Amino acid sequence: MNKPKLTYFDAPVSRGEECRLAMHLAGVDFDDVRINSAAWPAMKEQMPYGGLPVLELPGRAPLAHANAILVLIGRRYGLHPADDFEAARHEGMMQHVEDLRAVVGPTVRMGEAEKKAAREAIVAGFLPAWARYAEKNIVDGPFFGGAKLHAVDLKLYMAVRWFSGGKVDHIPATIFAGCPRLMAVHDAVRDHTGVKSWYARAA
Ligand SMILES: N[C@@H](CCC(=O)N[C@@H](CS)C(=O)NCC(=O)O)C(=O)O
Repeated sequence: MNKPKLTYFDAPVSRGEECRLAMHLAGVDFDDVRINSAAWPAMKEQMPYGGLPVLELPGRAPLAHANAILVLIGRRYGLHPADDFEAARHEGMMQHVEDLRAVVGPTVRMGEAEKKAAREAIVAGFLPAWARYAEKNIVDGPFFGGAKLHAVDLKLYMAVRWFSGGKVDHIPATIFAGCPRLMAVHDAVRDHTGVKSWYARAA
């Protein structure tokens, strides 16, 4: 292996896509390995923590957990704050997105009736509270840390985009419409030149 390799499922979503975007915005030439779900069971035990994404760098052990990957890439390529307190503040918001995935993610595998009940409860309680906490921690805008895009913004973008496309049954596309700062992060990432060039390239 002579160039970085990022492995994730074959879908432009979630933890894998935020890491792909970070690698692209960092200007890193990487192998974008996309596996299908049929190949996954045989691979799972070989992964550091049994999940994807996994980043492999020449001469290093495979690195797992999306936030660890984002922080490493961010530190190396200017997508994570140099100031340690501001970096920790960004990592707090990254964890907030993981908290969201931990609640909504399991509903994906539920049967229809259970899924509907679980998501309606999430829409009534967890998601508005999650959004309120996200909103109050975004200070200046348009990005989380102000004028410059960082890795945390890619993560917030993936979280908002998950629902705003209107394709998650029982969760309204407008669930975050009352959160102007959160939506501003989403829109600023969506409209960022580097992000647009990733989707132009992948199309
Ligand atoms: N904490 C890990 C979670 C990894 C994870 O659960 N990834 C999902 C895809 S987003 C996965 O690998 N699912 C398949 C499985 O767990 O077998 C991270 O932040 O990357």
